[in-house]
Amino acid sequence: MKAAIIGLPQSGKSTVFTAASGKTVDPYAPAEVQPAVVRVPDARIDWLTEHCKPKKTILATFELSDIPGCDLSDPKGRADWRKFLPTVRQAELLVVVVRDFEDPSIPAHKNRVDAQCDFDEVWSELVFSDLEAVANRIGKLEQSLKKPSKTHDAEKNEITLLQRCQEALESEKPLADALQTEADRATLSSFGFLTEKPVVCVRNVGDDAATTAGPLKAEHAVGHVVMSASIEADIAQLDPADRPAFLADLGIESPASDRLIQTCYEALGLISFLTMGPDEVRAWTIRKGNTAQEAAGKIHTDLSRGFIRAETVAYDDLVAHGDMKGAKAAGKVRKEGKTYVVADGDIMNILANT
Ligand SMILES: Nc1nc2c(ncn2[C@@H]2O[C@H](COP(=O)(O)OP(=O)(O)O)[C@@H](O)[C@H]2O)c(=O)[nH]1
Ligand SMILES: [Mg+2]
Repeated sequence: MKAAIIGLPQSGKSTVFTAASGKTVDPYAPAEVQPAVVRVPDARIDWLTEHCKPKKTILATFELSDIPGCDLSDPKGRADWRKFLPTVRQAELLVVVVRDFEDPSIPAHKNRVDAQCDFDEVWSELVFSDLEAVANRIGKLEQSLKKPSKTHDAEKNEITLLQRCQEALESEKPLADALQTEADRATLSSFGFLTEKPVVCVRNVGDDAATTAGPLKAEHAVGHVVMSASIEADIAQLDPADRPAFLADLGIESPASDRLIQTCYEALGLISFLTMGPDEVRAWTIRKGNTAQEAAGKIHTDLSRGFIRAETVAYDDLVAHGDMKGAKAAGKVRKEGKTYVVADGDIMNILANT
């Protein structure tokens, strides 16, 4: 589960990266991909920790990489983008940061601050990068068709599919729309096409507009977050004990970076089930639609293999009844079998033959 932050130079990508991960990036270091593990804030885990007083608490995580900004209007920027492209292709989610803050001391891309234009420019680059990859692949397959081989049928099918992709991209449509069946997606999955990935758009506004600006017009984005990245990066680097006072000063309830992380988690198609006990309270990451047996396998393969049942209570039910005893008395603790589809926030105790 990986997400990559992309965007034009000086848009605030590294600052957003710091805001989400707490990890700083040296602006003078040579441009390279910076990875970090991002912890997913979860109020349910906070409540369970408060009530169970466990020895340790573990949040769900995913990997986030900061991809250096490349000015694609110049050849050096284009070469850099090519260098970083394999990492971007491996990501399952793209976080596009666009600049919407004025600061004369920080030169803006093309000397303009126009968030909408910048988003559209980044989107066009994603489309263009995919078009190039599609055209290359078609070229290779056509070469291969000239030689005798047993794989001609599969190659012809792939060309037909790629031509459909080419048409979609030429009208600036994402491949997420063009690849309609699971089989189509599987055929092309190894290419990591950029416009097939969900996009979260971060509008990086000046300090004064953090609570007033709306989302950009970005129909291909599945999530939108407005934030002032520099304030958010400051918050992320504060001692947790000092955060509430700082937030109160700013008049905000929770950091926008929390919302960004949660938006990314959701856009990745991820949900959490929870476990609790005196040793540990923990959020476990699964995909939407996973079964209880698959969830058990996240904890340990033995729990999946020997799965008997999962004692399950929805977080809201547990809170409504105060504790496990209350939830049990109210009939809210269910015995779920292997094929039960786990819901976000289910608290589970897996029983298995191990
Ligand atoms: N005023 C202001 N400056 C910002 C904001 N976000 C980033 N910056 C500054 O803009 C410059 C470029 O930011 P950086 O995160 O390095 O951009 P990147 O090139 O996209 O990684 C840095 O000096 C940041 O401190 C913001 O929200 N407001
Ligand atoms: Mg940077």
